[in-house]
Amino acid sequence: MINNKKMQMACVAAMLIAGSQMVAAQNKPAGEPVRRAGSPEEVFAAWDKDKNKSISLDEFKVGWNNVMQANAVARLQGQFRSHDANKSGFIEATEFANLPIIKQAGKSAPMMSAYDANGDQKLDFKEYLGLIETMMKNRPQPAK
Ligand SMILES: [Ca+2]
Ligand SMILES: [Ca+2]
Repeated sequence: MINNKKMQMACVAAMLIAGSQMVAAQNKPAGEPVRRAGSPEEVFAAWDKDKNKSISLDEFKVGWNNVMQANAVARLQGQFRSHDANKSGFIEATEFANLPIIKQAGKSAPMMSAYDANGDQKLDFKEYLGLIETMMKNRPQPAK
């Protein structure tokens, strides 16, 4: 039996984390619209899928995973922006060459065109995500 009170405390903690992340995102001079941070009631209601006014472990897991995912995306968005030296909203060829992940790969680095899905000679955030995902997967595992 899961202690409901404990679970609610955990939810509150998660909401605080989510809220602070959203506030942090708002402080960045971003071109894209920032999602409005919901009130605790709204977040709770969104997590409480069966609307029984309590968050079950399963509901918590779903909500928590969403928060974690949102955090990861927010982090990657921050990276994307910091690599977008000319603030064009895209990673162009010169910026691509300067990506740490590309520099580290050296000779084995992929061509930008491999990730330029729409062929406009630059990477938007979605294309950049594809690059990061592949590079993380293909990264040689550190020797133990
Ligand atoms: Ca750019
Ligand atoms: Ca593109």
